[in-house]
Amino acid sequence: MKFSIVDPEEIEEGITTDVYFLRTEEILRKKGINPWVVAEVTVSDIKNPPIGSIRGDWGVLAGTEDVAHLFEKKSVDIYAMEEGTIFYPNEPVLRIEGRYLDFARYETPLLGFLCHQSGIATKAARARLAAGDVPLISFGTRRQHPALALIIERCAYIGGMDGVSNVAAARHLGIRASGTMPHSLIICFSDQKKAWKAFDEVIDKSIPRICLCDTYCDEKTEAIMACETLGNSLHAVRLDTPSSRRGNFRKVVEEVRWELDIRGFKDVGIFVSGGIDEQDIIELRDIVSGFGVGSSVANARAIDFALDIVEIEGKPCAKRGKRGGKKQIYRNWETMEDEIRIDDGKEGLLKPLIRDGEIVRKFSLERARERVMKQLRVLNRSK
Ligand code: PCP
Repeated sequence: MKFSIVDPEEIEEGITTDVYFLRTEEILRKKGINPWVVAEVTVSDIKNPPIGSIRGDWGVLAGTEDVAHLFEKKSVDIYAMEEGTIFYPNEPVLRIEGRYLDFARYETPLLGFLCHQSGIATKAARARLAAGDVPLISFGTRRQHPALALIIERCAYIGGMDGVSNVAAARHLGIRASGTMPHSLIICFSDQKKAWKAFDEVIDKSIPRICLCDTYCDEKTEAIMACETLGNSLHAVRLDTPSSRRGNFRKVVEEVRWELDIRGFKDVGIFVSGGIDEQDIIELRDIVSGFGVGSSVANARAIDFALDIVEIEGKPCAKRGKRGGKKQIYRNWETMEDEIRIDDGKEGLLKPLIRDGEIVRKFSLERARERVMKQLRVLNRSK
């Protein structure tokens, strides 16, 4: 199997499932049991600390488009929150209605789509809240299997990041790939100045000149060298200081800022990367012009969603730790506070996604991202 990637057909057939679901199917079929059920996807706990003084016990839903394609032409009805909706623990983000054997084996890929993608989108949204308006670029696809590049960058973008570095992913997303320069470029020239000059001569003029300034010398020494080398064409310096040298990174950035300013380079920005997470963003956002964030978003912890039957043949049921009955969520959009009630037919956050096997929703990357940004503004106001 090239690059260890399963075929999409195996996902669609429900083969990428846990074996106990196939055993369950075999038993229920042999015993002639196939009840009409309602099953809900919820997460019991979101262990995320506050971002500054903003609550952290929420997640951003992502992956519903993949879920829709997974269940297309299957005899189920699915209701789900819109992609990009902020959710809280214990509230259903998605609900399936149908005969259990029509979807049993798909629990694994269903949860896989939602857990992984919502984890990344949530972490990106946390970085967004921490950064305010300071630009955030996703640099992290190198930390995961390349088959996941588009998923990672799409969820990072939906979560509120401004750009992505992965070329293939950016192309699929219809946005321009963003990035600077690697240490390898400088090392190939064995000279920072020659490498920066070559970048300036060769690379399309529309690309901002952001010189990496931490390869051989102290950050401020190289930042001054970059200004003297590229002058007015220099847009910013990138500090990717390794942890072995980082110490108090804010003090390093402040020092670089001072030395640039006193030499008249007040317009040259300072872009930082390397192990950046929300806490670093909060500590640096007032003195930097942008962040490159890799591992902390690309390797984000998955949201531990579970799928649980909550109604069988019209009667509420639930395992311990879960609440029975078919629910709907009603949100006060001014305060982002939710009320969970037994579904009484009134419109709530759970809206039709699949109706008898047909996708009944249009998907938009930009609308999903704007939905996140709008909700983050409310969370920020409500702190
Ligand atoms: C890394 C590379 C990534 C940055 C750090 C973000 O630096 O620039 O884009 O990665 P992180 O948030 O996962 O730490 P290096 O590993 O030095 O790579 P390069 O020399 O290509 O910049």
